[in-house]
Amino acid sequence: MLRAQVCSNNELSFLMEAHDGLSGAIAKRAGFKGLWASGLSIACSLGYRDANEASWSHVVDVVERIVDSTALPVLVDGDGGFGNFNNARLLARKLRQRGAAGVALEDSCFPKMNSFVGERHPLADITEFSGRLRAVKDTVADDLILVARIEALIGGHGMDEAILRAHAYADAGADAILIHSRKSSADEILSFVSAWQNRLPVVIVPTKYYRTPVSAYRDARISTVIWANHSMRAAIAAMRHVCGRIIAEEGIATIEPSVATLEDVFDLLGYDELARAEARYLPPAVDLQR
Ligand code: SPV
Ligand code: MG
Repeated sequence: MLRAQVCSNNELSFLMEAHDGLSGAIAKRAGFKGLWASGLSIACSLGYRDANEASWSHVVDVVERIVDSTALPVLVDGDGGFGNFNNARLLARKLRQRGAAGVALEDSCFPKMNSFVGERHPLADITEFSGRLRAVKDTVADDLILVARIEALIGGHGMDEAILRAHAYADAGADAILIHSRKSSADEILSFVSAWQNRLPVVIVPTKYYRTPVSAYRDARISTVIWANHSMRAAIAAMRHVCGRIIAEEGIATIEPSVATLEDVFDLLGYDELARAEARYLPPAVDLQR
């Protein structure tokens, strides 16, 4: 199902960020049909920086919770694969075991740094990174969608370098190309798409060029848009607000209407199913009064 979303030039798909089972469940309720397990957001929710401080095993554990709580296809941000070809293929194998639908690997060096921190990120050697992709493809074949993410524009290495890398990664077996940009307009992304001519489907992350309407991406026949970190950022804003109010007011009376009800919590996580299962599987309660 993720293959249909990420690997189609015909219809624009959207993946919503999730960083735990709850954010995944909320995205599903909102109507999203696929999720992005964001490295930035998962690290952030664990109190780590997006600099490979969270380990690959932290990530696969969180992915398992997202998959379990949603049953949606999940494209996992695999960073650079946590090392060389061997670490990358181990990560892919583990993600397959935990039920992920795809993995995106970026051509960064270990340890990576979030694309929006600092200016000139070093890129992995093109041949070495192609080997990482080939190793993943040889390991998981078509069980996981393999998205090759190009950081050339992020690192200021120019369009020619980005296109060169896209062709190399397609040759290495990628199913789709994720082209990332730090610009506040989509011009650079749209130039890439027109030079690339859809040899493979294109995935984008419009975090910085958020003002561009999605019709521009439909017109360019982009395959997938990732809303990469917005549940995590919404949670920060909401938690900061509520903590500030409670400490200032030394009470919770006034914030009650602005937080989710407990009924909402129970509903989101399907407590009603548990009550039905108890009625079916637990022996009837014994009346100790008799
Ligand atoms: C993430 O969500 O972790 C991403 C997208 O990789 S970005 O933070 O824009 O690099
Ligand atoms: Mg990331």
